[in-house]
Amino acid sequence: MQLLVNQLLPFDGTATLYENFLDPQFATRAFNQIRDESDWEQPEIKIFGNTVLEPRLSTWHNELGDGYKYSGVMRRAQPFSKMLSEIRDRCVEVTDTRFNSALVNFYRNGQDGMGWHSDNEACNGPEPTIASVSLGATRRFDMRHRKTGETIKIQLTSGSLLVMAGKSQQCWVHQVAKTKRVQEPRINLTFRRVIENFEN
Ligand SMILES: O=C(O)CCC(=O)C(=O)O
Ligand SMILES: [Mn+2]
Repeated sequence: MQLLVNQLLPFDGTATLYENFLDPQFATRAFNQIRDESDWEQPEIKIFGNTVLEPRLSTWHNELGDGYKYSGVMRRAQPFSKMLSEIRDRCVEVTDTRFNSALVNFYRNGQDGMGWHSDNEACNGPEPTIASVSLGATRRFDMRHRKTGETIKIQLTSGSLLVMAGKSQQCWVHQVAKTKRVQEPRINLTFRRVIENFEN
């Protein structure tokens, strides 16, 4: 099957959407398996001095082990499951990037989300390639240019792959906004490459 590919950013980095990256049956199987086999966590975040729980569940996987800070906190690194490794390997093939870590997000329904941010962790280097695979419910994904405010809104469907690269993390921010319209759960896998021996 031919891949449907879309370039989303007009300038300052790339965001490439592969709409039918995984076939729908495989995506459903992957969703069920990852939902059931994961040891989900719900870390705390500080917002304006208040400590609250992140509005989603997640797991962090890093082949280099523990000891790397992610999103400002030290997170327990869990091993890659067979399913996670299989999808990671497919992303490596498409992007030619040797991903050694993954942040897996579980949005239980539309009331879970992720606010504006960029994946500009120092341990991923200045122009990281991030491969983001969506499973389950379709959610809207927005990207906004830091200077011009230009905003791109797309729907991330089950089985799609979004690859952000180049200056996309320096120059753009992105979010998965909360919505009352979605009741069903979604899992998102973001594969990243952590620089070995990076100290933070
Ligand atoms: O759920 C998504 O599509 C995006 C997740 C994300 O931006 C992240 O994990 O940094
Ligand atoms: Mn992100």
